[in-house]
Amino acid sequence: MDTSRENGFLKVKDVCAILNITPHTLRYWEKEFSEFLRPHRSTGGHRLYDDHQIRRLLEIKHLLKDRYFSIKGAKIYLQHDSGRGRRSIQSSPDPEPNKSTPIRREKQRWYDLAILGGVPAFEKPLHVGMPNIGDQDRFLKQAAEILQQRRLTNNGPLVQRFEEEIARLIGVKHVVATCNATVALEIAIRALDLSGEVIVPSMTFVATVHALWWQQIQPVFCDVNPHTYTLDPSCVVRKITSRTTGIIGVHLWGRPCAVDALEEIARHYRLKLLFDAAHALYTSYKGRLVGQFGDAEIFSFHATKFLNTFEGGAIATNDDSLAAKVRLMRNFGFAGKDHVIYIGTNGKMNEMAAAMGITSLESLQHFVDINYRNYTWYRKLLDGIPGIRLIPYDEREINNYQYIVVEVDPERAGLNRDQLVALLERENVLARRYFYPGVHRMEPYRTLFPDAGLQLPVTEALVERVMTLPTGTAVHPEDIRLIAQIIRLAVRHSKQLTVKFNQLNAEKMIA
Ligand code: T4K
Repeated sequence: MDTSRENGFLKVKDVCAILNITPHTLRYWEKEFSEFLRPHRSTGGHRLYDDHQIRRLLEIKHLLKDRYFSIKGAKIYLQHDSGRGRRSIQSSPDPEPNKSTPIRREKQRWYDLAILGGVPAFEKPLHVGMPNIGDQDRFLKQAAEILQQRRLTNNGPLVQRFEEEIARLIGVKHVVATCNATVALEIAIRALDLSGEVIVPSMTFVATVHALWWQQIQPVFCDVNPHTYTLDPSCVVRKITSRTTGIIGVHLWGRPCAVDALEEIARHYRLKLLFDAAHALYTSYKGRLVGQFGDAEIFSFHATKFLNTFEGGAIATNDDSLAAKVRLMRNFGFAGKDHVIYIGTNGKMNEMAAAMGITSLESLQHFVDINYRNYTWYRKLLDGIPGIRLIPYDEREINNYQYIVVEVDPERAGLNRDQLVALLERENVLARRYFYPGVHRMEPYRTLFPDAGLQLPVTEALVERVMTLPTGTAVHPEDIRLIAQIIRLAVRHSKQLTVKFNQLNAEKMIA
């Protein structure tokens, strides 16, 4: 195609020629997908497009051309649900040339659903938490160098570089990399001299709480705010006793805690404040990146996280003496050769993990872009399904968009969360109930604090209603379209499905 580029950009007429659409359609898509597509402007005010935007337009075209989707007004709707134009459908090919096209099967009628005996929509399981992987060649090159240098661990050069790069990224003085976030939490808790009681949400992964109890510190469960899903500061104040030494806030699903309020409480009551930021690398609170708050913040670089080092974690702090202490503790308390000055553990990150982290950091913006694209598709395609609400990100902040969390209102959806998870599992979509049933209902806490749930009404309601859907670089918009199609179909035919669910116990059906 003969196209003329202006400083690397394409003009409207060239874009329309490439996509074989009219300028009117282009403008319509830009309006409809404005959060996703923002053309540049020339000095004369003309719209200009770079390669990245062309790719996005191709994706939009690819999705909208599907016969079972059409645009009416500002809505995308499922044509087959209107009862017209039922035709057999074949999955359209993936635009990624090097990837073999996964087999996806359309679900046109409710009795096509796998739970009713239909063939699963996906041939292979689609997981929540499939790793984001950067440039494989660059990683393998670094891996070869590690082997050649024979420097595998113990604060090697790549670990130091990784720490510096993370510190620069989030704007914090010290980052101490560890073998995982659970050990990072344990080290930080000990280095901060926490003891007695520490206030913590139950709406979190069990590691946050285990890190306390592992050191005989009593977790005091506190409820979360129903809108932010993070520690409710007014509840925190009510939980403070003479034995309280600290607070651990969790930036759940990459949504930051009420940092200002918690810092104020910690200052007023002279408590230590730690944040479990396992989900929150590259997310901001009031424009400042997470990692800079409280006495310290803990990141996870586990395979399932936004940015991974296979397994890994880090402690971020602006406190020089705390940083020195956690460095000692990470390495058995060694201050020099044969010279131990403190109790410590083995919490070191190895060089291979750091190489993975450095490679992943090079692709950070790509990971955000893909996650944002996926979030946008979920938002569009789940919109208007009764009882299904995608928990939104605050778009005024920086987000990593790593968690697609959906709240199911059983009254309006006609199906409850567990039924939907079971139904999706049969389609090979392995949605997760993060963080069911709440840590207070897991052992040993369930036995230790049998009445904890009475004071956690928001947590108890939330753990029954939320599910996490697959996203990340391994998930294609076509996957999302099909997942949304299944959910829409299930909700639309919830009455018929309820008959089936009455025969089965959904809880037992979840693998
Ligand atoms: N604080 C919070 C708030 C956390 O969420 C976590 C960890 C921590 C602290 C502690 O961080 P680390 O010590 O782990 O650094 C997973 C992760 O193991 C855990 O890191 C994570 N949170 C938690 C939310 O999820 P599981 O038991 O759900 O993992 P699993 O094995 O079921 O993996 C989830 C899915 O991911 C699988 O269905 C398949 C997929 N997957 C997983 C791995 C490991 C892959 O596709 N490839 C992989 O390599 O806990």
